[in-house]
Amino acid sequence: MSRATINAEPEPITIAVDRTALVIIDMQRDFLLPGGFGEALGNDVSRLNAAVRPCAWLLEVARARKMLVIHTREGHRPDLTDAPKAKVERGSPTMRIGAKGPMGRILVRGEPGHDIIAELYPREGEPIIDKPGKGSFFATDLHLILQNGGIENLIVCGVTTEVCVHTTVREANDRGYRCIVPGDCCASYFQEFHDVALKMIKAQGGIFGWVTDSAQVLQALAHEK
Ligand code: C5J
Repeated sequence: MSRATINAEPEPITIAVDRTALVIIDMQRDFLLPGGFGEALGNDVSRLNAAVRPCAWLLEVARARKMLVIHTREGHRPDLTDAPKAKVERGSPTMRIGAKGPMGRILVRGEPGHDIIAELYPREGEPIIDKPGKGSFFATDLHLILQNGGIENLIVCGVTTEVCVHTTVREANDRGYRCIVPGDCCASYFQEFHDVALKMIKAQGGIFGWVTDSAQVLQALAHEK
């Protein structure tokens, strides 16, 4: 079994590469491009672009190593029956979930804005988890897919750091997965939330997981034994 040691905080972590999945959270047009949900909530979406290239590097290497690659998308059924009223009613009525925007209905499955950006587009065979919430385990089959794939460790990337990445890491941690978060592969509309979210993951001896960056993961995978 090939193992890699990733330099991380609070301490280095050694992983079995074939028991590790790359999980890319919500790199959707709705969050990263103008006219989507992120902008509808009043955010500067250009702040998320910094994570795209580091994610693409990890994605390329994970594919080359034949690691399990999982993509997630936040969104709802077109009839919004899976969207809690309390979630839908937030934001201005013309720009809330289900409203028509420049990339189709906001955060609705099947609409152009709901799909993953071209740079990180899933390949055939890579599971896509469509989730109605912030966490990737809530109301999805992600845990089942990871269990059936013998996965013990997750490298978690994507947006936004303090919302869907953090919720997913917390859910995964409680389900027994070791979560490794390369900070430069994540982004937030708020720099201070990004910074604090990463600090929270690695605090108290790694209470939710390990924090590193894409270069450290790539180096570790290049020297796997
Ligand atoms: C948000 C997410 N921020 N993917 N979703 O609403 O983090």
